[in-house]
Amino acid sequence: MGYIKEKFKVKADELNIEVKDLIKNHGNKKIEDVTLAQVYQGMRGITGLVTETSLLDANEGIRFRGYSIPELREHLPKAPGGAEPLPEGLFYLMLIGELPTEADVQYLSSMWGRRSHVPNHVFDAIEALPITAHPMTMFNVGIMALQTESSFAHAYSEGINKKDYWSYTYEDTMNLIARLPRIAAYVYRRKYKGGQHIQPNGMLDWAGNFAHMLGYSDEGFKELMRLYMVIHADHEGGNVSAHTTHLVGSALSDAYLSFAAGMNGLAGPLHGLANQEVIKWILQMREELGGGVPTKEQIEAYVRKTLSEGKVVPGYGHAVLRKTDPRFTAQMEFAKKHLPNDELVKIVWMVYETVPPILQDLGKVKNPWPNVDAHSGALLVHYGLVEYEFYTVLFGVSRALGVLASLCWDRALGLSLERPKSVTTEWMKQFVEGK
Ligand code: CMX
Repeated sequence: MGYIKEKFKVKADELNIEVKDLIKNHGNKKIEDVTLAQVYQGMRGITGLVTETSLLDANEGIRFRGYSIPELREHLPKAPGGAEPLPEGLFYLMLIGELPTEADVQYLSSMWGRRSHVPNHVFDAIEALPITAHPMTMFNVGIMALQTESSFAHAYSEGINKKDYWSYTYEDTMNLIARLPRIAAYVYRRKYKGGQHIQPNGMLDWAGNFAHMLGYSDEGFKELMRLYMVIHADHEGGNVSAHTTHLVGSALSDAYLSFAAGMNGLAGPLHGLANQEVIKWILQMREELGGGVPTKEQIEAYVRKTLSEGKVVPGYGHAVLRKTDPRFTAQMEFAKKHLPNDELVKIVWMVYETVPPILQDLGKVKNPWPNVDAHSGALLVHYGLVEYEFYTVLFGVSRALGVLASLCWDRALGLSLERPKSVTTEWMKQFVEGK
């Protein structure tokens, strides 16, 4: 057993004792009341899940095991000559709960490199789809085809002790994370680069190698990928992709099945697909206005037109956050450092000045501020990754780090099958009438 796996087991055994103790001694303690509106309106604000990897504060944004995004950028190990945190380090932090050393990060980089081989039938399954299929569909078909490799599924079919579920889930997690960049890059090169694929470079870190396989050798793009893979990795447990992965995993579906389910949720426009919608929206605005940088008045008119057509302004608003997303700010800082004069980035910043007061004036939008998706597209376009339908796949590769680290914890803590109670509106009517 590798030392990270051993360390995880020690941490899991410790937390298991604490959780059992909490349930035994405080199991009847009431956390909060649930209102009828919450039940109808997406269960907003109901504490109903435990996720160890990260915690979201409505005003401050996400913290991964207690560390904010600026703190991660400061404390996590970097690539040689680089300034952005390596995603391997964030994965270690989320899984183990401690900051990694340089050696821990190198260990993960080389372990994922060794495990990155993708069997041919996965590529064949992707090839069976028409070239017009959305990249998220191709990506998910690839993940589903890879499910043949699940250690958990094989072991379960032969019969395993439930005490060992975590061990097979850990193996699946490591293998799946190792292979995702190859599958994602395959989708990109197939759809947009005439099927000219690029072999992995075993000397590079996980995100650097992903950038390389996509076809980008620019150091700036590699740095962007490292930052991108860190900031999109996790956003506590209730968001659609994390919650779905956890929910499906609670049926003891293996990591491949669970993660694929989560990715289908990420592919929705109110969640991860918003990153493609943002850039599409900005490019359409620019085209309608005849190119160049629009004025604030023109942006304002375009925002009002979007709203009057009954559409949302993509990249703005959030179910939990109530301030500018620190993931947006991290990307803004990256842009200020690396591409301060980029035209599209300037438009993103002008949209940031224009949209919040308009959404605020509507009176119903709970958070008028930008989320992670409002900025990412402009950065990618700058480096030449203009094929915006692919953006959610990048989000998905990153999201694997958080939701699969969480899945390891789910199995290590022996969390239960998720099965909340549902009622009918007839039941609600009788309930309010006191029947
Ligand atoms: N533009 C226009 N209207 C918006 C809005 C936006 N950006 N954000 C919220 N609203 C509207 C809602 O549609 C809702 O209107 P109705 O009452 O008419 O249905 C009202 O304001 C209240 O919604 P809310 O409580 O503020 O927001 P929710 O928690 O219901 O939804 C979210 C959150 C993210 C789905 C929503 O803000 C939205 O649709 N944003 C645009 C899409 C987006 O950027 N999604 C990415 C989120 C981050 C991610 O997961 O990647």
